[in-house]
Amino acid sequence: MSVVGIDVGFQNCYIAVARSGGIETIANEYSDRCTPAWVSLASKNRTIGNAAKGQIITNFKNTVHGFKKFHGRAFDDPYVQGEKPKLPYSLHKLASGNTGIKVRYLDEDKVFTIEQVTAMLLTKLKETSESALKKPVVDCVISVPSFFTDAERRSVMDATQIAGLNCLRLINDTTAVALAYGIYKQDLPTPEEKPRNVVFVDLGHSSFQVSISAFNKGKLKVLATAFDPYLGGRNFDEALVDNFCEEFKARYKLNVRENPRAILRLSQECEKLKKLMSANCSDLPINIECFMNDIDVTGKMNRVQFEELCAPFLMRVEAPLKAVMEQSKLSRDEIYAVEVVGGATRIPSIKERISKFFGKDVSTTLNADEAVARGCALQCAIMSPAFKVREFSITDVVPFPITLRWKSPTEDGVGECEVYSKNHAAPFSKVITFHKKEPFDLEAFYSLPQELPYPDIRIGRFSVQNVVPQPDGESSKVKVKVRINVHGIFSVSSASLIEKQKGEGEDVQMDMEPTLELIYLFNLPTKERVPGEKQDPAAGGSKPKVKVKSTDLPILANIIRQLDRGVLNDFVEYEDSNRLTMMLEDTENWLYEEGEDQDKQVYVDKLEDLKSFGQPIQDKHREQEDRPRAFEEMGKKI
Ligand code: ATP
Ligand code: K
Ligand code: MG
Repeated sequence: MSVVGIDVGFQNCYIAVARSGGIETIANEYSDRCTPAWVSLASKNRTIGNAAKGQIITNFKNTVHGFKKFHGRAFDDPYVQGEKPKLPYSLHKLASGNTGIKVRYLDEDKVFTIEQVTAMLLTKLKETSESALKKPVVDCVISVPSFFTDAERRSVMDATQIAGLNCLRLINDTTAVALAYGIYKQDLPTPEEKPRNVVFVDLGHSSFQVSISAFNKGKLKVLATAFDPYLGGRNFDEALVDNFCEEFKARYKLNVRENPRAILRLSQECEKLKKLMSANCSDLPINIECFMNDIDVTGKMNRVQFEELCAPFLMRVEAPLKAVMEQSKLSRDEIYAVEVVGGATRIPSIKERISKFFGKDVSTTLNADEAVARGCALQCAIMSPAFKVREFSITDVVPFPITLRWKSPTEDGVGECEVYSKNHAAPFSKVITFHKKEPFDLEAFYSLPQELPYPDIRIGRFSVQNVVPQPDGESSKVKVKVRINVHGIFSVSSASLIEKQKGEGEDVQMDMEPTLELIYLFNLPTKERVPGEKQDPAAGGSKPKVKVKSTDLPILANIIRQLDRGVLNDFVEYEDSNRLTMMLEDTENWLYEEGEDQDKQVYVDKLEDLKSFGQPIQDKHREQEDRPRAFEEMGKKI
């Protein structure tokens, strides 16, 4: 069993693994511990990571980056539409309405889903970990921003499956950092003592996340999270690009905006300039040779000018800090430390603002680039039975409140209730009891649209099927279990019909995890429509001796933004077909490259590999096609 943690950043990916000596971040074949989140598709092959980034100028239309936030997004989403004109590659609206990426690959026009593109990246990261560990890697823990919604998380999970990874947990970036911070601390307060409250700040390339965790020995509890999903290092690069576009237009009469290659080169230079300004206050140059029309361009900037230029972004640092403090209800002197990570926290004025807000110096005790990946690997080690690691329990939070609305075709019992409030502990299961005579629908959605990073508040519709009245015509008791799982994903996980049975017997206790019971009664006379366990009138207060039978009810789930699977294909088949497509593509690539001059046996082995995966799919299809015929024949015999 592999113990691997992966930080899939908008710009930079890091891998940490557990080895006998402890957790370490590993380097790729370029001896680089950072693998850029880039995928370049060409006519003969595809390259990923450092090599792909190298293709940006020569093959910009097919070199894909900055796709992390397209997970789970509709093509019509304002964010997607806003990004579209800025990207050197094309986006495409999929039949499902989701965002796809259109490229030319292997001399064909192709549209990839975001899941497929991320899977390509993950495949690379998987290979990098495999060559470091010298064994196959399947199990892993992957980080996502704390503000990722269900649709985004599900989409990332799909990508991990396509890549052949078994993601044991999607962990929030700042929670991974908190784990990396806390697990080695020897001096944490005992469980009886007041916890140590630490603020974690992560400013990456695309987003800004803040959380507060309370630590005691052996555990951490996230108290609150806050974020600006659209504030990151890239905003500062873009501000510099805008500035120099204007300047070069005035000074050199160049229309940089019309030349994607020039924009890409300018962006790279601006990012370098931005980093230099973090270490230097004086004027710094920007020089690009043969920029456009054979013209060499030069410019300069210093930190004061930079801060002026980026004032609108710098101003946005405070709001999430304020929000997280308000939610935690802690005062500033109850904060033990403020730990900052993420590349963009190296900008001096960002650090200053954070430190000014909390009235204390920020700590940089964690590795700003690698802390997330290390936290992921630690979580994976905790979850792995093969690895001995100090027990450390994590309680995370729900970032956006979730409401459940129910309705049935004819009964008038329509209602709704917030099942998870903001910052509710997660993972967490709840049981809700309904009184129903017929199947009914549960619609889950985010209750506070203004807090969501995108306008679609829907999570999914879950139809509880096979509900029937009691034999005496009364409503049946239906227990529905809802859950936020370890990945932070909501689902209606099970439903059961509780039937009272005549005769002697004890109350049958339902076999369930410790859960909070929410009891809702409706479709009853108004006076009885109050929360609380329904009393059997005949029982007269004493415990009734009623035997109870519990029958599992099927749930038909219709999850938002998961339509790419196709109506007829079930979940597994879609994953399989995606995986097979990737395997075939990989083999094709291989044929063009090392495969060109290999022994026959190598080809035979490759084919066996493909068959071992493809054959069961084919068999399943055949079985399905044969089934009607088998029925017919059975019919003839009868
Ligand atoms: P996200 O967390 O948003 O998914 P990410 O994890 O890929 O993105 P990081 O690797 O944490 O992002 O940070 C990358 C950002 O940090 C880039 O914008 C980069 O330019 C910026 N950065 C790195 N070093 C410095 C520096 N010395 N000064 C200023 N900015 C820096
Ligand atoms: K990163
Ligand atoms: Mg990051």
